[in-house]
Amino acid sequence: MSSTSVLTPEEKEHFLKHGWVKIPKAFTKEKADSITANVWTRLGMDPNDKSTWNRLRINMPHHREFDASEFAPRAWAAILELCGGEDRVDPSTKYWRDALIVNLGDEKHGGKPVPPKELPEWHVDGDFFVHYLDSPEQALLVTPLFTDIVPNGGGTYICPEAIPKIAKHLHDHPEGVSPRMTPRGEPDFREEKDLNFFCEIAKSCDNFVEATGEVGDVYLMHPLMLHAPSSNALRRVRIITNPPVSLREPHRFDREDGNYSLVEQVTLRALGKDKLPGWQATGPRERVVPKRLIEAERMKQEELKRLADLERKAKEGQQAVTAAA
Ligand SMILES: O=C(O)CCC(=O)C(=O)O
Ligand SMILES: [Fe+2]
Repeated sequence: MSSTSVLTPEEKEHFLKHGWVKIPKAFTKEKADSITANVWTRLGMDPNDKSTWNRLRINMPHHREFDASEFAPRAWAAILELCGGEDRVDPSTKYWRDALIVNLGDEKHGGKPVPPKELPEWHVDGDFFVHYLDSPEQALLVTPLFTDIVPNGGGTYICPEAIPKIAKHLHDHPEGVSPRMTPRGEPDFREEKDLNFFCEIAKSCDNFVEATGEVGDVYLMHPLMLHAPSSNALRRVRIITNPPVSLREPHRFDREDGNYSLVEQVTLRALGKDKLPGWQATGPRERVVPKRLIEAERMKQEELKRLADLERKAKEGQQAVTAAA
């Protein structure tokens, strides 16, 4: 792997030790702008009038897909490397989407950052499948930055210290757990429960990292990275996405050739093991339909209407200019 490695030895070591690595300048500001150009129309808000910023955070639906290997080549190459090579990655996940996640903060929290332990939305990504230690559906948490993010400016909080705690829960429940970590067989398994499981883990931790950086930076994180939207005390516009990366096959923790991916190595380290002979998922791989999809469809229809209105107004303006000429 080393001859084609895009990650430096330091970056690899950082990922192994902390479960995350930041790829700086993985795409240009121009490329970022090409994705975010119509974001205010889509939101129906005015960038210069905070009174129109009526939601703290918006998980937007998507309209477009773009090829990450062209958009952010070094980040894409690093994703492949962390997952153990191109052969192991589901090729469809090469396409990122303009499903932007905007954090605008709100008046209540302006100027007063909420301490990480008290953030209410800690979670691990993957609300669309039953989770196992080796789940292939979400092999990395990826966060490309579409705006500059300064401290207290809306960066996602991450909690590397929680990876071993979540890995242990998954290891101890080979029957599978719901996206909110309820083991199969318990009453809440089929329900979209609260985030208490995750928030309690965050409360038991002391080390948190704010995902700050510059437009074009890409954070690559272990799939069991606990993370939470922050309060954005500065109320700077913060835009990211979270494109999932899937594998063709589940992770493996008993490779005869020892060719574990860096993600697998982090999982094994988190459990204090070199390998896990005999561990296997005992329940079925199952899809879960998250409630957020209904909301995303409603938002998409509203966005399309605002975009069409803008286009219509632009055409009318054009016609008026032509008629006056
Ligand atoms: O907005 C953020 O900082 C994080 C968003 C997130 O983690 C999610 O939508 O799953
Ligand atoms: Fe998330």
